[in-house]
Amino acid sequence: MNSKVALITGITGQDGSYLAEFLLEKGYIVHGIKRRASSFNTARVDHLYHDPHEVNVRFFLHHGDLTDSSNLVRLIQKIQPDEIYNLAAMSHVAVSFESPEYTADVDAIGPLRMLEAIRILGLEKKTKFYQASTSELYGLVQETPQKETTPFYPRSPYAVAKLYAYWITVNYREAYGMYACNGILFNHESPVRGENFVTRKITRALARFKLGLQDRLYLGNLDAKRDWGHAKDYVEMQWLMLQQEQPEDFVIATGVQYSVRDFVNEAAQELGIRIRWEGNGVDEKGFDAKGNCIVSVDPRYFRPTEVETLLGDATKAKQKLGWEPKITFQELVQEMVREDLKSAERDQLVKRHGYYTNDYHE
Ligand code: NDP
Ligand code: GDR
Repeated sequence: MNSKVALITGITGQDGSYLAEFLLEKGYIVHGIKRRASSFNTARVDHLYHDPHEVNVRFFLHHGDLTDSSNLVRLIQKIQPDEIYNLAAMSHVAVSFESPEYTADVDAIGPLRMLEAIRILGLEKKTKFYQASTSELYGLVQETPQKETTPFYPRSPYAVAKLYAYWITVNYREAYGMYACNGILFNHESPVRGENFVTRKITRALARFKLGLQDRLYLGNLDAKRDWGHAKDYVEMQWLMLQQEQPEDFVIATGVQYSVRDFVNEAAQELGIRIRWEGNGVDEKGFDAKGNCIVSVDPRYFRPTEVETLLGDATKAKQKLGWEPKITFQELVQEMVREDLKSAERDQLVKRHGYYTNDYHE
């Protein structure tokens, strides 16, 4: 079998794990870059791992880091990938205000290092490059809904770094004729979404409330609106973008928008629990709190500059890639809630037997 070879940076993250599964199903040989950490960080891809001594192994992990050029050059030289999916990033918008310089190093210069590695190795005509761009580029929105031609107005160190990455990808495509493209993806979630993004924070907390493991959830801006899709649908598009005749940039979105408050209500409905809103003018007077999960607004979670509303128009992807999201918002919330309920059940059992559970929630 003459399998295509893919290299995924950020393979241990949400999208990396779904994309690795997807490409392995398509018959690819998949290489991934993981960071060295003091504890295991491969939980999302452990089910794909095979002992390298087995025959016909098609999944490989390598130590590496987007801040280390020589490491990236050496890996790309060894792997000689047909396709590179650059998903690695410091991906948390709020954290980027705390670590702006590191964010720029990984999210802006990281993609430049990848593109330069391809060029240094003379792989411009062989290796296709996908850059994980983001709806955060639109920030303070200039047009609704947002499409490929909508002007950018980034509102965080994360988004500004991703703006550089977007344009350097376009520039290398134009300057060196590389097959390089940007997927401008709107928010996408799943049961393996990082626990400190708002959707997973909500489903995890409400599932734990349902089983008596916590009684309160602190959130920031409840009125922020997002266009939320499912990561599983979105990685298929990342692959499709690299299978075209010509490299182009595409917006990927559902075209439907909900607020953070809507997300809480949907998850609560799925679990059959009631919410009591509290704090920052959202108190409901005379409301009996007993048996209700308290959702409090904590200004700690407000961002210095917020992105209030995002709504995508994926018409171009629908027309040129034949792509449509298959999983609805309601199905997404349902799946996330069910998986978090299973984890909460495990925690409940462990706690009941007197063992320690990790109750940390951000
Ligand atoms: P995650 O935060 O789940 O995953 C990020 C990945 O990048 C992890 O594997 C992480 O490793 C890795 N990483 C972080 N820093 C480095 C570094 N210095 N060197 C090497 N690897 C590093 O993000 P998602 O899967 O949600 O997103 C994937 C990409 O898509 C990101 O670039 C994100 O910015 C972008 N994006 C995401 C959207 C979304 O809604 N999910 C929407 C639009 C764009 P580790 O596991 O060790 O932390
Ligand atoms: P976002 O996702 O910033 O859109 O970036 P996040 O889930 O962090 O926030 C979405 C909105 O919810 C508001 N919010 C809170 N957010 C968090 N994390 N925690 C809270 O307690 C909370 N309360 C309210 C936020 O202010 C925001 O408005 C994600 C990341 O995956 C990026 O990498 C990606 O580029 C974009 O989506 C598209």
